[in-house]
Amino acid sequence: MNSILPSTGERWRGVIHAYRAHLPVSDATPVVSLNEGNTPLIRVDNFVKAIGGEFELWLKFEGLNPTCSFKDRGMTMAVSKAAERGAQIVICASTGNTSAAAAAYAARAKMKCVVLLPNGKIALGKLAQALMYGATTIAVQGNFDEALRIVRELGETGKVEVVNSINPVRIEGQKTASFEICDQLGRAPDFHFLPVGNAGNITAYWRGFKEYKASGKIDHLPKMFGFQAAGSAPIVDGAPVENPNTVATAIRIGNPASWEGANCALKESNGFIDKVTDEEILDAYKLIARTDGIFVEPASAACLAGLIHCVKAGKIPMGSVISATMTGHGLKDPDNAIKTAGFEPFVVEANKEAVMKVIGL
Ligand code: AN7
Repeated sequence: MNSILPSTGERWRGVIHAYRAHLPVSDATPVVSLNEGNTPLIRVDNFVKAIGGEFELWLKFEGLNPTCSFKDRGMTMAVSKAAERGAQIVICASTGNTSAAAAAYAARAKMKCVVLLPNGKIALGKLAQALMYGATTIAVQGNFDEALRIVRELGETGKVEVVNSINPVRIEGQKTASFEICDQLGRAPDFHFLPVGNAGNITAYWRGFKEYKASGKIDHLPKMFGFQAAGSAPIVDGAPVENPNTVATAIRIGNPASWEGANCALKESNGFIDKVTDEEILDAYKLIARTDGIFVEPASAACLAGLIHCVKAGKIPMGSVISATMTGHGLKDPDNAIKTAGFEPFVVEANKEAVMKVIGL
């Protein structure tokens, strides 16, 4: 059940190839792909037991995409459509993952890529990616929301192609994750959990689930459960946050572009949105690594922290089938990992006895 192409042996060729019928592409679209998608859906019973739950939890490990986040699903669409229009320059504002994906797909499409990042507030691995893929990397002395405002203004000149999720084809690509979850589970989940920043992904997932239901592939829709970081929780608090702050820099966003889409997903699915503290995020981040060997970035762990809240509040009926998006890989953010692990390497002399002493033998 866990692979989408189990019996045919056909080679996986990315989300546009796999879900073409559901996407706004035609024969005239030059597909720019890095074979994104088909990420594993991993059942994590150890974690569920550790948090005192009695349900199935399946993690969609989007950190195993080509640039190590879910953004590749939207970016294959955005860059393919940009190529179809003959665009030369793609641009985005980013807390790090969108810029990594844009830079990689633009490189493959032989386009120039410009990324605007909040200076000093992006995880080290993401910065390394933008630089390595060769994007023109601009650190703006401001936050993500300010960088996105500049990108919108540049988009209006018509000289650059904006590949933020205000570009509607990004959402189209990202909805394929819902299709995969249903294909892998052989049904729809009862709940879907995910972290919320700019709110593109919750919008995309909800669209994906609805489309699969409309085409008869699933017989019910999940409830959408989203979680923001307490220091940047505009949707939960009901107002933009001027100076958002959180250890989960990926979701350090004060004025989400897809706010309406999130509201719609929450309302239509009878869902739920809440906020979690940085401490809760870091606890969940460490717990999922230690219980099930899954290393995600702090933003991804926000929805696991949210699940812990929900278990305590008795919101999850026994026997439920839950899926959750692990949006980015833990290696993106080595600084937070090393700080959160709680211990450092044991430095020893180069002999067997010294090592045995550390092991306690
Ligand atoms: C790991 O890369 O906004 O609610 O510029 O990188 O769809 O924004 C990243 C967002 C969750 C939130 N988890 O998703 C960017 C950016 C990770 C992320 C989110 C992001 P949205």
